Amino acid sequence: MTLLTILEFPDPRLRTKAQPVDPARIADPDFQTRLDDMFQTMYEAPGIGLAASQVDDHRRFMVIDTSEEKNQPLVFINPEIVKADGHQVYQEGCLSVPGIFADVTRADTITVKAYGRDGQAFELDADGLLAICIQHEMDHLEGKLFVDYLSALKREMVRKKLEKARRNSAA
Ligand code: GNR
Ligand code: NI
Repeated sequence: MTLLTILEFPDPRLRTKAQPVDPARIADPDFQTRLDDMFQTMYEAPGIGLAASQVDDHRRFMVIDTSEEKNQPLVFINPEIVKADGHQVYQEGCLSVPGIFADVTRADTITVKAYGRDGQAFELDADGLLAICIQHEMDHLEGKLFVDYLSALKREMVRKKLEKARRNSAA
């Protein structure tokens, strides 16, 4: 297995809109290995989700595990939200925007349709942190980051803070 490099804001590659996966290719060994590498990278980070966009793979899939025990790996390929209700606010973070946290408003309960790693289509009802994480990862597939919900001024402050942090850690 391979630890993948996570792209960081403001890397322009994070702005790429991801393209659908051919469902007939889900069973390919290369794709299955990529899923394993994504989980390893997510658990090691550690994070509760990882979108392919974050590892410079611009296909529409993501891995998630919001469980405490880290024993509920979920794979979403070509995800679509088919129902969304209500609103919830949560202080989000992102592996591509390290050390930055901000409140984001998202749908409270969602129904998501996707293909699993077995190539079978499924539908899942989600609420709470799982619903937040699914929406956060699906934003990545559109080239969108949680800091895009902040004002341009705050986003610029985030960019400068990350630039400074990287400068200090490089020294
Ligand atoms: O690990 C993560 N934690 C998190 C916390 C609140 C809201 C969203 C997330 S997702 C994030 C991992 C990540 O960046 N996925 O894209
Ligand atoms: Ni993220």
